[in-house]
Amino acid sequence: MAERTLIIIKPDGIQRLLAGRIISRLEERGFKLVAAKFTHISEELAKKLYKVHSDKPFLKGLVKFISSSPSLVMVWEADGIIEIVRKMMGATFGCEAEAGTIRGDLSCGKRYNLIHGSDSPESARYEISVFFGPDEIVDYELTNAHWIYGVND
Ligand code: IDP
Ligand code: MG
Repeated sequence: MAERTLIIIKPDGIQRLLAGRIISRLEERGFKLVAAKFTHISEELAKKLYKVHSDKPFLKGLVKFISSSPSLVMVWEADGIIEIVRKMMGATFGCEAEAGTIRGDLSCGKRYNLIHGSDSPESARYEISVFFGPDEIVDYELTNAHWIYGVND
């Protein structure tokens, strides 16, 4: 099975009506959507998602932001997807993210940065389990997969 990552279009992405644009970029890259949930993330789940940041000074504001309005929480799948998405997202703050990245093209602030993407296979496994049970992830063939990856012979 190809690698999976948790991608969240954060409250600013939904409110700024950028969800479609962001999803298009993921689809255009050839990734496969395997789960999605449009949900208002509770403070409790936000704290669970950002467990690694529990001792950071920005945690309180981050939890408030993530639980302030609905988000689109998704699992996407592709070979090497975790690293590719991190590159596509750009640096954490929009004001520092390179042009051509999602954050660099569509945001310019220091907290509201549109998108979350897991940063390692371990984080991805943990973060996916925060939002989805195994039976909520849809296993199917992308019929054009060989046009994305090529055929090795
Ligand atoms: P990442 O989203 O690029 O992986 P992380 O360091 O994991 O960045 O931080 C998680 C989220 O916390 C960021 O996406 C951003 O929304 C917020 N954040 C990170 N650092 C700060 C900060 O110094 N001030 C305010 N918010 C921050
Ligand atoms: Mg992170």
